[in-house]
Amino acid sequence: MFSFFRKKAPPAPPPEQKPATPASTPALAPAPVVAPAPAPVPAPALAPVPASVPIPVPAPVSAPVSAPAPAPARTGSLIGSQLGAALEIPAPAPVAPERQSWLDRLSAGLRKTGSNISQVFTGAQIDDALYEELETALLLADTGVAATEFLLAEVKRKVAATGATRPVQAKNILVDALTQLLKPLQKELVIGEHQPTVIMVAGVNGAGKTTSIGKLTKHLADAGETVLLAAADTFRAAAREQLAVWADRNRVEIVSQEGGDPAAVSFDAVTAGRARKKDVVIVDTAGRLPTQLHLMEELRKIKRVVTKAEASAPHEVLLVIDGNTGQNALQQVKAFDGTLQLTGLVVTKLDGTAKGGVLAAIAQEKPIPVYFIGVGEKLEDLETFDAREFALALLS
Ligand SMILES: Nc1nc2c(ncn2[C@@H]2O[C@H](COP(=O)(O)OP(=O)(O)OP(=O)(O)O)[C@@H](O)[C@H]2O)c(=O)[nH]1
Ligand SMILES: [Mg+2]
Repeated sequence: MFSFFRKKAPPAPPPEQKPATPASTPALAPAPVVAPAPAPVPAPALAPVPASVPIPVPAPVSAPVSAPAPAPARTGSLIGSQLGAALEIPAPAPVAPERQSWLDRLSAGLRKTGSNISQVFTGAQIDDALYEELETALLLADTGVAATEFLLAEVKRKVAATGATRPVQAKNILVDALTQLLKPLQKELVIGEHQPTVIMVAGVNGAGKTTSIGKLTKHLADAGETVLLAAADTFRAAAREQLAVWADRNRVEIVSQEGGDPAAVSFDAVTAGRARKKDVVIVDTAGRLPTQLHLMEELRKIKRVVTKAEASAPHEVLLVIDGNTGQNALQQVKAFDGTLQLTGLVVTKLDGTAKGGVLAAIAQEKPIPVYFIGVGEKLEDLETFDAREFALALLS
């Protein structure tokens, strides 16, 4: 079962109180503390988000299970057997219609490269030429040297072990190998263990941070979670307004300050989030390159100051990566992780000309969970990451 995120109860409270689902803050620190920074702009008391309701479950997609309801056919996808020794093409795994539509978009987005990879398997036999083509196709899809070598070795090994002779069998084996490689990246975002759950979002310029925050906020708000946004991108004049539009659309509150210091805004937001008992505080930061050391230092400061406002925060530090960035994405992951100790990734723009293989490179060299992938500019175009779906989309 897939849900957009998982709501978890806070750690066991003292015996006398049994908390119900909407996590009541267990005697945490006294509410609004004296804030050193300028007072938060409380945002024109926008109607509080609807009361807590069960989290909606967008769509069940699961790996190999006995298929219940019939699902729309997946375009040209091949599903390997569980063991990687699939010899024929089994029925596609059941996919709920809502999820199918974005899967199609993801497949379409990745097809530009995916088709290159799948073309490798259109010949009559598995031979050295096929392996050479596969190596080239994987490298061209931004898979990187290490992951390419790993996948190639896996395919060769399993082809030999199963006695596979037809290219379509090798393709199924590759789907399985890629799924296994990507599996460690598949993880749900958990909220509710802390109140508020503080999520800090970073990334290079234009990666899709603010848009992804808007989309994530929608999912949270739809599920009845109360969200407070922090406009800690004080660098661009328009950045505050952009986040405010998303706040407005989702009817959640925002803390921002004209010309404020990003760390101070973040501090105020987390302090306000605690005082107002919000479920989630999301901090939007300005885009920056890892080579801009003073700006990376600024990020470190934001994180430090957030911790001052709430000792256990930030609970999530997400890096947003533009899926079109190619191998450079891996460098970004390494650099931002070095500065911030990332807890998760969001990979955007996979509906475009993204090659997708970079996720395999990340899985191989710096496996940090991919909480969400962006497949378009609209509110609903953010989805959870599923290793097998992604492998199938890449090879469809
Ligand atoms: N096609 C597509 N476009 C996206 C996606 N996510 C974001 N965008 C677009 O990418 C552009 C930049 O998005 P922003 O959210 O402003 O990026 P940002 O990282 O906040 O940018 P800065 O704050 O300037 O660093 C916008 O035009 C978005 O609509 C996606 O998944 N698919
Ligand atoms: Mg932004």
